[in-house]
Amino acid sequence: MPSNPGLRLVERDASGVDLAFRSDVLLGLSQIQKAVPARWFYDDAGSRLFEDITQLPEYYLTRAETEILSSRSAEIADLIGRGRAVVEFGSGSSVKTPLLLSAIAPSAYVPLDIAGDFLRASSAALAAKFPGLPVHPVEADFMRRVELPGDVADLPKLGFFPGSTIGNMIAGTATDLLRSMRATLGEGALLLIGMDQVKDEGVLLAAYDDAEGVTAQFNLNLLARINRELEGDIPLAAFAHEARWNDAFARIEMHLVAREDIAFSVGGARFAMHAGESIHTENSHKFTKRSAQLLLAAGGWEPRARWTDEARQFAVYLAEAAPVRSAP
Ligand code: AVJ
Repeated sequence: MPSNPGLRLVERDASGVDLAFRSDVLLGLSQIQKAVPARWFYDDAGSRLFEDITQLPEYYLTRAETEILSSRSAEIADLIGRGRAVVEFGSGSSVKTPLLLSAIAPSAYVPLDIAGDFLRASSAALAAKFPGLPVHPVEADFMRRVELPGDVADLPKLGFFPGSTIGNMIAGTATDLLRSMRATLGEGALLLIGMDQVKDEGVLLAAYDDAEGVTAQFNLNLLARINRELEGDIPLAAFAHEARWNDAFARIEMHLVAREDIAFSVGGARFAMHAGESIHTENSHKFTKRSAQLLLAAGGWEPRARWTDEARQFAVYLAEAAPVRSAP
């Protein structure tokens, strides 16, 4: 079945500006510690740069998770069962998604993503690989409950959230997202979710500051996107990419550090930064077995199984929507 063109749920003004992007950037740049949410990395160029990151020797996450999904596929499929509609939060990778879909014989595939063009391209590629599988791409911000297409409303659901993307969120936001997923997927749903593990600091820092400088380009692309979409004049050359380990929060942070005193404008507003000040662009939280299970439980999901790769760098969890209850 051909993929449908997707529902468009992103709000834009008359000149095509994404309103949520503009307000996130203007608010974020007005704070004492300037910050822009990491989800805005993924325009078409950013999505492509991220695909390049997954090929880097230092970036172990994708390889480790792919190893789990392929070497443990029989066990994973056994616990999931056949005939579920797979709802992927994010438009899917060309490697992990096919691995999962060929293991479990799903009834439909529904990728949700805010980057519409990338979503439609990857959905078409996937539909071509799985003739007969209904594919229903939805362009949406999945931080809120998403109305799924009518065709899949009555099917049992499996949410798929690989890549440790949940690690981009601080605990409160991650909890809200897990609860939104539960609302989107409904009673009886399962969730297969990847969560990167706490490990040696040097290994973590290298994964987010690779020798080839691809991660630096990925980080700086956010400024290019702001300039292009929000009428900005941020001088990209005045910023340096930096990865930091924040031990108190068990997370890698990415920053764009001003190399000199600078001033610039975005969407008609003026901003100034001193040399050494940064724009905080990403958190990538790392989990232990306990912190992962606690987060899932807080989000309304009961862990059912946990798999790690051979080197124990990464973990994949299968969790079940917790029944609504009022007593311990
Ligand atoms: C896609 C969010 C999992 O945090 O590792 C990669 C994004 N940032 N390199 C991550 C990312 C820098 C990635 N996630």
